[in-house]
Amino acid sequence: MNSRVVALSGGVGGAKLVQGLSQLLDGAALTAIVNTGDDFEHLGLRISPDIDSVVYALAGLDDPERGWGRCGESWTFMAALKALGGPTWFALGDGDLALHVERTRRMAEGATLGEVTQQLARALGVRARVVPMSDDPVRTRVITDEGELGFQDYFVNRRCAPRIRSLRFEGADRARAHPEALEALSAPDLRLVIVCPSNPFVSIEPILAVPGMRAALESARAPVIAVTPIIGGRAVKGPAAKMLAELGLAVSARAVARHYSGLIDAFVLDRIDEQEPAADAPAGMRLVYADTLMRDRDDRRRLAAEVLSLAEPLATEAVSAHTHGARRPDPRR
Ligand code: FO1
Repeated sequence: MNSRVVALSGGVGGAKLVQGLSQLLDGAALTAIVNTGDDFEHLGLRISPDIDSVVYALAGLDDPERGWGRCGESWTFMAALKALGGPTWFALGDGDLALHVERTRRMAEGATLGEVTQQLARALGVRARVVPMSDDPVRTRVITDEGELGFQDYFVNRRCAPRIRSLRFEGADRARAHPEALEALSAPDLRLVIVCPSNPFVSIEPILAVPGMRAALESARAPVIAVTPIIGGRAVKGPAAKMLAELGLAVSARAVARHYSGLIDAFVLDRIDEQEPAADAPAGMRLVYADTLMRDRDDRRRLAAEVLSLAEPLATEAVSAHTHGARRPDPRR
């Protein structure tokens, strides 16, 4: 059986599912391609929030309540910075700070983001591959009713309060997809591609905006499955629901499914949304129901197992119908 699994992930929800997958898969079998549109420079440091959320989750160091940073964190640095009148809107725990300092130092010496991510993940005992979508800078910019804002300014400093009009991914058109990401997506032994329960607009869309990434997904020799970030009309965490509404879309899991139309073979919704009629499933897409809320590590593993169990039936269906649904022609023909 094909063995490699690729997950496209943002922070929080995506990191939890990636960690669930890592409980079931051999390290070398799992590649997480992670959004870097949230990255920014702060206090002279290179911050890569989604990469760090994935690495911390895989290392068992994540704070599941907060969803970012490390568990058991101390905040001496922030208290000292505050006393000096420095900027405190973006909170860096002491342990987390060490990682940003080390990333910044190694990158100043010439290492790429991908190389540093690999080194830091290994140092923390992570066996899965964690790959930035690109080594080149891509910055998510939020166009709001109060003007254009950098992502962290919008997300953390302004607490997502301004109304979103649109988004743009600065640098994406010039960015080169990370070679390891493309290699993983074109692997002959690819079993499954999972679009994690991350924000479709600011976590997954930046990954797809990098030239070659969408095409790599479309030609992957394996089913592509997305897991809903919306349960019962609400985002588990973060501004996905507010964004759906402000972008003029319905606040529902099905609206996210429609957003991924043409890209995925199946969409996993929460059982709570099962009562809605299946008739409005986008063409060529299977809707599957599962318990998608990940409260603890057991939930993560259970959801990961359910998603993995879909790989074979979907691949068999695709072969017998000579297509991965109506999504794209089967590259094996
Ligand atoms: N999110 C917050 O809401 N407030 C913070 O102060 C904050 C600090 C922070 C520090 C390091 C890091 O890796 C992430 C941090 N985040 C914080 C989360 C982050 O900004 C967002 O959750 C992600 O960019 C969205 O995926």
